[in-house]
Amino acid sequence: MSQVLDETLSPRQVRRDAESLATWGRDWTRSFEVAPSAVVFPESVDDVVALVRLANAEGLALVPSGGRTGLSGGAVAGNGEVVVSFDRMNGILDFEPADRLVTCQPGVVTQTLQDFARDRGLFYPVDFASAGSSQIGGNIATNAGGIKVIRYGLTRDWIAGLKVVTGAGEVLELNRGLVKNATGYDLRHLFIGSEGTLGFVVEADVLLTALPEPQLVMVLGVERFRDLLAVLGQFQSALTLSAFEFFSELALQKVTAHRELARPLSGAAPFYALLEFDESALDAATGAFERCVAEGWVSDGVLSQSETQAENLWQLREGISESIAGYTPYKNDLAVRISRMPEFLDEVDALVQQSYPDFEVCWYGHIGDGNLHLNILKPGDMSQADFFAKCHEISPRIFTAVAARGGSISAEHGVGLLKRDFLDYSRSPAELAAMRGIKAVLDPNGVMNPGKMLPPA
Ligand code: 2HG
Ligand code: ZN
Repeated sequence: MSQVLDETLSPRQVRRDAESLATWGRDWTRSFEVAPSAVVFPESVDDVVALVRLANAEGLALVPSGGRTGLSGGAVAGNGEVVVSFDRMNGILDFEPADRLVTCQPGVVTQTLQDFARDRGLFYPVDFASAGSSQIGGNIATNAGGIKVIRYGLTRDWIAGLKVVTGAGEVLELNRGLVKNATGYDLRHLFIGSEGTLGFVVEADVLLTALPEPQLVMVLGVERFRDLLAVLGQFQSALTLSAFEFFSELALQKVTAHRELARPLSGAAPFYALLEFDESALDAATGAFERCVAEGWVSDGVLSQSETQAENLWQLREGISESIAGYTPYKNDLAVRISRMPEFLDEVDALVQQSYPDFEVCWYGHIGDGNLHLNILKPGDMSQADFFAKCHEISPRIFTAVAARGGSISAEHGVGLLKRDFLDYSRSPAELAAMRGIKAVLDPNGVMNPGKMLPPA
């Protein structure tokens, strides 16, 4: 069927060799079978329009593909789909200093945009461990969050305009870089976080901001999870934080072993908080630290003395995901309101300990914005299928605890395939019906990333 692609694109834009299919057919998840029929590399908006029209005419399914760093299977092609890679639409098209706006193609790597901004004395603040390979188009498709959300918000907050090709093959220019625009439904925001189910992002107007001061990093040993919230409150009342992350002792053990890093403190603590803040806030931060120690929340702490040391401390947090990847972990990416986190964590921790007494449970995440990553590690002697089946049995209980607090079963990684069948824990039947209605308008023949995000009706 996908032979018709060769009449639409030039031969250099179509690949069907086994290695390419295996590479572009998957993201960072390793638990899904991969079986695309072809990988294509559009080089222009016209190519994308031609592909979508062809898909509608011939009944092809299209899977958008960025840097393939996703953790929910949103970019996995398991059913003969055509993978549409944006690797060749990776140019920065325009920069307007007065607007602090960069116009990018979707294949621009996140770090390339960060560097572009920095070279002009400006800052693109959305950041996470995979910034060196993830692409702006994928960041938009998942509304990527990461480590600076507490200060700078999500990808959504930095997108001032989008050009998209809908699943019907229409080109829409959404918001055109405007700050103010009160002309009805903001379709731009529908595409942000839509996981490639409505159409392709083919251009984005991305906002930049002023470069912050040099940053300092502190790592604190914290006795109880509940105390992390007290520490957060104490620091936030004294200064503006750029990041407030946490990880457990097990997470620290995994990352220090994997990356051969030094432990941050002389002793061990059940939890660690990693804070980042402006250099000029050092006195305020020292005062907050002393109050936290006096309250008994914090046992010990370390402050970065150089940029290199700050980077090394960050590795303790940012390297965790990679350091546990070898355990094919069962991933949960949960969010509840910050105020509900301590009792939520207590409940989920108890559930996990009862249900998986033999599994290692690795906690870390972005406590400053209510996002917990709960990774359950596969024992070496268990098959992947058995492990995932066991985890899926327990998931409903964890998701019930999320739903009871009005939380989210996917804070930042997206729904994809991994969380699709659990979406009703976070979205009501009426919401799901509205989502399906929107999909039907923008992608009437269902050519865009079928089977992802929305559970079968
Ligand atoms: C992080 O915060 C990433 O490190 C990955 O979102 C989280 O692998 C994970 O569970
Ligand atoms: Zn994260």
